[in-house]
Amino acid sequence: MKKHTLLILCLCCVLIAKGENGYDLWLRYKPVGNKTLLQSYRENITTIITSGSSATMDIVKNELSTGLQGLLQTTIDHGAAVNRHGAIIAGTPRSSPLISNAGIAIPLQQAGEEGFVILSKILNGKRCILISGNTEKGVLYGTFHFLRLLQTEQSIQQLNIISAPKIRLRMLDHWDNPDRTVERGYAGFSIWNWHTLPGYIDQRYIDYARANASIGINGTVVTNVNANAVVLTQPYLEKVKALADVLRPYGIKIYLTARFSAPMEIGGLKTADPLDASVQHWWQEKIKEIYTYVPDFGGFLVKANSEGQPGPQDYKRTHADGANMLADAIAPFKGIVIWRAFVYSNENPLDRHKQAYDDFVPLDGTFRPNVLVQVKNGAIDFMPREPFHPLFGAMPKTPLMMEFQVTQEYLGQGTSLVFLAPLFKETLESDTYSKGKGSTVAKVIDGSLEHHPLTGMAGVANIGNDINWCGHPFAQANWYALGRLAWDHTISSEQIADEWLRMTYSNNPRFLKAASRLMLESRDIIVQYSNPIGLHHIMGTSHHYGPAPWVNNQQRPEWNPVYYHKADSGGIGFNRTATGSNALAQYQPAAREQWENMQTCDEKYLLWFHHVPWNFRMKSGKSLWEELCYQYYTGAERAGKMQDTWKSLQPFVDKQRFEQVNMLLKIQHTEAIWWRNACILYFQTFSKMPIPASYEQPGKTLEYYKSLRFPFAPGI
Ligand code: BDP
Repeated sequence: MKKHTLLILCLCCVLIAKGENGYDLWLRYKPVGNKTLLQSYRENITTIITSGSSATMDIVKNELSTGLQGLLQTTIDHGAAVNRHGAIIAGTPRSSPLISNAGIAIPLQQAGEEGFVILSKILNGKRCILISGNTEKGVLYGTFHFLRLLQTEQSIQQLNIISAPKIRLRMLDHWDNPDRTVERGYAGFSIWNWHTLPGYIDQRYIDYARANASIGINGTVVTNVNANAVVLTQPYLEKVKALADVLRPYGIKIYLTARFSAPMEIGGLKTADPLDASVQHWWQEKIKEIYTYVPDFGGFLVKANSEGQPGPQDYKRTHADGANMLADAIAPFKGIVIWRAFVYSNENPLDRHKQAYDDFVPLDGTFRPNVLVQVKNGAIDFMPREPFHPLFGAMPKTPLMMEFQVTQEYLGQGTSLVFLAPLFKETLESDTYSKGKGSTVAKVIDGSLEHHPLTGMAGVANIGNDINWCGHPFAQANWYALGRLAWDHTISSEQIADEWLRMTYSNNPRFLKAASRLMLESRDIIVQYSNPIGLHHIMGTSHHYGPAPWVNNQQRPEWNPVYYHKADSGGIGFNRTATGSNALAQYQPAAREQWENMQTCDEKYLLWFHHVPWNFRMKSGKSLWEELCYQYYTGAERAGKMQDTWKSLQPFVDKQRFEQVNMLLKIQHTEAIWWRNACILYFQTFSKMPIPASYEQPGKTLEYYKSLRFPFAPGI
């Protein structure tokens, strides 16, 4: 046996036995297992040739070195000239004569500012691989893509790849507070240690930047949307600068949340009225100051007049007045304002579903060109399944940015294996019909439908200081999915799961087959056992952990689950048709059609749009009540089976991560049964119908489930 083969074998055995803690995410660079491929990789990769001496090109060089040595378990030379087969040449045409002379100007034109090309070429009579972009950032993205090909065991013969992002701003929104708590965070405390910044640069910041660059994320909002103005004060701006300096070489810009009342809270003004000259002046000066610390500062994300946050409406001004005031002040520095459309208030008690549309559609065309309106995927709030937000397609003159939630606030939080790519894709592929058939949400947000140059997709981050970043080992896949889809929303969930599994666990086909099914079914399973048939917002108050459909004592009507399910002796569900709140009218007729009629409505959304009698005949032939029981029981049963699937994968997974997922799946199964029993017992008090005898009857009473309390549930 050759020496390096033995080394690889020993390494693998040690890993399987001892385990991995997950810190390396999908960038593990473990030895390539497929021997034939390994051989071909070694023949085609012998030397690294990089050019240019910037921080970004240093990263490219190091990443190629570390990656290739880990994957190929062999020494890779660094060189300057092509004198043997297997040179990997990375650079821009400007910095690398090898690249500028290689005749790749045409593919580079298609790569744009951030894209890359990876090409197999014969130079000097030798086989080479070129990784290039018009900018060093493009080269960096190309480098990670190239390493991904090896990590996922793809052929690298005849490479001819041109890739450019479909969306310009690909961002993470951290809901992190200055005291390091994370709103809706389930992976420990914030990774930003504001107290020790700017003096102490945690290695985490660097590894965070690297992980994001590897999936094309180019912006991060480091502070919570429920903002604290302290981050805009001078000592904090020094800290922000330190972070920005770390992120910059990785192509990532920093953004901050702007508390609308900051001019009063830290500026000593009497008002924050956006039309007041002193307020405008305050923001202009503040922004000027920010840019002295961070010359490429990205801009602001603003939550205004929502859930008690201050905003322009406090002064009888509109959202556009507020956004434009900030946009004007930041425009000279090329910054942008991301204004959130997640708004609801007491004054519109009929249906929270309608409020964002009612507030924002009349403002279409009035926002400055450097404003993006950030819209959640659905009109309520990151539910396990929501129809697409009616604002998509309804504001043609305004660039709308997608806001997904990567952290699993309503999808099992830190204890559940739920792969979110299918949820993201479901929204992106929904047809708004705003300009006829095929006007998908994806085309709205990538700017192609209305020719908007400014485009964006953000995900509320699921990152914390847990050793594996995301808490649940599989939650890393959701961070990965966000990045990959923001780069190219046409990639399938199957591909994303496959890539992530190969890089994070194993390229073994037996492992991949079962593990990807586990991931791909997981979102459907949680919908089934928690929010089936279009039920929504029936979770516990405040922490949002677990079921509590009975809650009806919250101060604001739309904080109560009973507001959303409206169960009574006649039936269950929210009538959003013309005889009810008529939220359906906010959709184009062709979109509306699929939901409008109770008889034909897609059953996934039946109770979202209709109040349906308990004995209504479902497509399955069952009554609604029987179907509800069927969904809850099937979902919980499938959650149980996830454990069996995972157990069958033990031979392919290291001990530590195997056990972690194993324990978590057990918790998830218990939670699924809890959801099932609590919801069915509660809804039964209205339906007055029996749980079919073929099902195991709940062992606990409704009173028991109602009595459960979780005062220290995470993420509040
Ligand atoms: C809800 C969260 C809340 C956020 C809010 C938002 O429960 O913590 O502040 O959304 O997006 O999902 O502003």
